[in-house]
Amino acid sequence: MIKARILKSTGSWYSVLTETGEQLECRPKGKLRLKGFKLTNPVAVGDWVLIEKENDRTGLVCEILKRDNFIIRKSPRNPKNDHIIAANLDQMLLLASIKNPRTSTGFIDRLLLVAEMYHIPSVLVINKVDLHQEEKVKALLEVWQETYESIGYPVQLISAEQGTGIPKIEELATGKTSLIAGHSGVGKSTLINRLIPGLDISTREISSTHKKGMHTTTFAEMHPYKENAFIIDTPGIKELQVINIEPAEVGHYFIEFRPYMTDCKFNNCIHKNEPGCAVKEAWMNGNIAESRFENYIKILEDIEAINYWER
Ligand SMILES: Nc1nc2c(ncn2[C@@H]2O[C@H](COP(=O)(O)OP(=O)(O)OP(=O)(O)O)[C@@H](O)[C@H]2O)c(=O)[nH]1
Ligand SMILES: [Mg+2]
Ligand SMILES: [Zn+2]
Repeated sequence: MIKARILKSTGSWYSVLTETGEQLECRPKGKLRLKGFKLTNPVAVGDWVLIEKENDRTGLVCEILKRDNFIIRKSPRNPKNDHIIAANLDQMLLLASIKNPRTSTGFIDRLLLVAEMYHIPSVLVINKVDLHQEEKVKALLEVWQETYESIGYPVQLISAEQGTGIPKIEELATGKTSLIAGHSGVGKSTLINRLIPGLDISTREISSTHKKGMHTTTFAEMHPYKENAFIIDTPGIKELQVINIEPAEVGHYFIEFRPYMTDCKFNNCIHKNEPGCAVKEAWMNGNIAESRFENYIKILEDIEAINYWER
């Protein structure tokens, strides 16, 4: 059997790249599943698998190898099932934009939380800086930079369209498997086209009336990038519901809360209404960003509500 990696899954067929550099279209051999998951997609982009070759073009996927990590969400189509966005990731490049469309910090903080849950390092990449003429926008950019850099998340400013800041992204992507995640229309596919000349994946004009993207990419797809590196393009995520987490765990994944948490009066403090909460105190003293604490409370309350209804 040959070791290969899943580049793309379109339901019944998987495009794989073998260790020897061949690209094949594969079908599953029998029922594939990894224990302990109820998934809409048993085989995910980025998975390592063992295949049997049928001929020069096709093969059979026989086995999924254990994942180092993965990012999972509720299936947008079937809420009873989970959907693995991608597996075996070295980092997430969280692509956001302040203009056309504006990414909310709530969305950024949810994605960062999910990446932390699965131990995937994140870089915040702010695209479309060529559109930043207004003072208001520039001021907001500064706030974002300050907020995320002070926590420890690197922030990169780019214009995928004009090429600004791209060398830094090339450097970050070298030798790694990078997931590009973000809202529809922030420029994920444009960035990948910029990094991999000749690839030419489709991107779309933003509708000028709504200033919102139209979901141009519909399947996650992993693109080989230089030697031993891969870049995963994903369909735009609209809303991200955080799953597989208890309310008491949320604070652990807001990494700047960690130094304060040990000083909370109660060791099961969820930093909401408890007396003697050191996290809340840090927020009131300006040591935790306003937006981060607000988003924390929103996410926490969402999770509490979901857990309540599902019990
Ligand atoms: N001004 C400006 N426009 C950009 C930039 N990068 C991308 N765009 C435009 O933004 C629009 C959406 O880009 P896409 O690359 O399709 O966005 P996407 O994130 O892949 O969207 P989905 O596939 O729907 O998730 C296109 O019209 C791009 O030309 C940029 O740096 N500056
Ligand atoms: Mg796209
Ligand atoms: Zn607390």
